[in-house]
Amino acid sequence: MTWNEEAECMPRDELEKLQLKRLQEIVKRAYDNVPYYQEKFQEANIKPEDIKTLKDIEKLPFTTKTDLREAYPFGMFAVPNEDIVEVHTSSGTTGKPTVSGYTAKDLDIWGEVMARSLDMAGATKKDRIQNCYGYGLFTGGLGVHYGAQKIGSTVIPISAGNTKRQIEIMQDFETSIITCTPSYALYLAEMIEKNDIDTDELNLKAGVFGAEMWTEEMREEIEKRLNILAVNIYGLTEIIGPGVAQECEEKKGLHIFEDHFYPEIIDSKTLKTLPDGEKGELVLTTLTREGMPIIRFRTKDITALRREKCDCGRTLVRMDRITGRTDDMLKIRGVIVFPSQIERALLKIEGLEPHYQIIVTRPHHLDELEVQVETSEKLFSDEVKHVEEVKKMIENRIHSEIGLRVNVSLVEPKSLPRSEGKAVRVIDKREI
Ligand code: DLL
Repeated sequence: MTWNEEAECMPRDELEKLQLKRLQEIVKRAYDNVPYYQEKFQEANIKPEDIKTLKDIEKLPFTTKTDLREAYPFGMFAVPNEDIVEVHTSSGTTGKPTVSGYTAKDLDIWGEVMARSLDMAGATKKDRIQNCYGYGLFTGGLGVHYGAQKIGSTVIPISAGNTKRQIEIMQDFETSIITCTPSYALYLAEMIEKNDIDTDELNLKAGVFGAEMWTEEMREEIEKRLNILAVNIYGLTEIIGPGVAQECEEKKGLHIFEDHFYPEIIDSKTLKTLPDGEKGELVLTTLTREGMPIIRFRTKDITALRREKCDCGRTLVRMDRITGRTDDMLKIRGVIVFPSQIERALLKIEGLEPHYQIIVTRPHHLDELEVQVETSEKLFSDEVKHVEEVKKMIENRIHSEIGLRVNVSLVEPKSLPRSEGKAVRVIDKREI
């Protein structure tokens, strides 16, 4: 089964012709309408007309998350504001997130690539899709929603959280497909077992899991415990949201929807393009987006591309599951957190010396974040006299910086390890 056979099984030479045409158009559109690109291209001494082959993309400058943040909120838009019909932002951070703007046509494309993704998990008009990705500024909820509606499945827009209700709805509505983060899927499995619910009595057949890193072992665990097919979905706000790449039932990597997103792998140190099969940083260019064309976005996600034919019949290139990041970005319960944000929150607290360590664990399949902070006499004042109060105060400050509740532990002064080189700020004990 293929949602759009023409696009997904196109002969490579035809696909490359289409990509080149679209690349030339989008580069011109970006250059003509977004001052940021005009400046960047001029600095690199390149004009849209210089793009004559797909390989010429390598002459174009990269775009980074910092570039997008500097353009906050709407500086990257390539159309008048009245043509933007929806906006989303990257998950997490109450600081300045990156904004993604969509025209009506962009939403249609998003629905299309998400329909292809859900179709790869077997979704049809007859399915009921329980969408446990968060609705709101996060792209997970609405992305799945648009794809499900395009297929004509029944979407249950339950959003994230409230596990008891999720399970009740799953039973009562006879949900056949669930969409959520893989860690939440495992948590659901655990709760289903705890409540003595037999998975044979559920109608679940598949799950589309992504938004965070996970492993083959985790897939096996989810498939076994929920008795479903578990497939991997990849995407990011800057490019469109979920629906950039999706695993088919062969489960041998994620097909990138190359007619809309052009992938490259680079060595993140030399910035040189790497050949197929070699691991490096994924760089993506949107080929069709109107509202916010993105040229050579450095995702910081580590993967490799494979062009060998897939048994499913799709000709689209596959990427390996993401195995890491080139920066220190963490995803905690699906929310993006940079250690620097926690540091910023700590530095704003008078009397606190910024000796800290972040410990990430996954006790019951859900991420927990503990921040160990060294105490000092100066932290205590007339208003804050007790350890508990200091702890609460720091927790609140971090919450308002990153939008997530964390556990703060106060430790003895000078008890955290000092480093002569790069401080080890994060200890990730999650087994992913
Ligand atoms: O996480 C979009 C999404 C929603 C994808 C629902 C899949 C399902 P952001 O919040 O902008 O967008 O985070 C993007 O999450 O650069 C990766 O580091 C990570 N990520 C997303 N999908 C996967 C995956 C959404 N399948 C960032 N495997 C990306 C590993 C993933 N990491």
